[in-house]
Amino acid sequence: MLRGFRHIRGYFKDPQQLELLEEIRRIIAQAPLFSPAMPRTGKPFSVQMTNAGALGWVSDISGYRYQDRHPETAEPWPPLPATLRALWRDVADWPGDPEACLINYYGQGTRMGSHVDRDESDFSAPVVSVSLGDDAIFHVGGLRRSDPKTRIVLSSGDVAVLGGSARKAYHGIDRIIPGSSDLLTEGGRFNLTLRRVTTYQNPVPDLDRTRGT
Ligand SMILES: O=C(O)CCC(=O)C(=O)O
Ligand SMILES: [Mn+2]
Repeated sequence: MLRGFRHIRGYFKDPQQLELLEEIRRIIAQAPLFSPAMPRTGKPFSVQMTNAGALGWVSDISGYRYQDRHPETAEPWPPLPATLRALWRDVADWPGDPEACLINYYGQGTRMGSHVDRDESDFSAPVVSVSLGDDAIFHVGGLRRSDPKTRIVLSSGDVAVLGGSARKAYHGIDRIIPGSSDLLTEGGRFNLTLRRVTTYQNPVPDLDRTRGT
């Protein structure tokens, strides 16, 4: 497996998972889950999505992109929850803040095909993911789609970090395991991914202030 992939089991304990789930429900009440479609073909994804943060990832017949508004309500995305900002500061090892949190909902029989997250302009920042609800069989491979893959079970409360060389690794969800968690009353799984989208400039010291008087 490529360097820079980390799997932190049980990062969020049960009470924190419930709090995070409440946050997700509040976000969805403001920014409803929508069904993205594949570029060109318009074929719907099996997962449903929404976002929080300044930017959100969307996909439709015209392509993949980040935008600052929900594609159906045209409202700005709800703010990124403080718990997730704190998680980023704890595990990202990167100076800037995340700008987007993509929320995927996996119901029964859904999956996510192998892909690389490549719609961001700054690949030095990792993608940090949180799993809530049913277990998922996650795969992570190499820089080419045909490279060998490692399969890992992501359980509720787990955090995964795709950083370093693994930032551009192919990854996806083969399937979820129904009934493996009782966190979500409706069953299924939420996955949250924190992303830096735009490039980050290190703050330039204010020379006038540091020069002294
Ligand atoms: O659901 C997951 O664990 C992975 C999600 C993912 O790769 C993505 O949203 O880009
Ligand atoms: Mn991804």
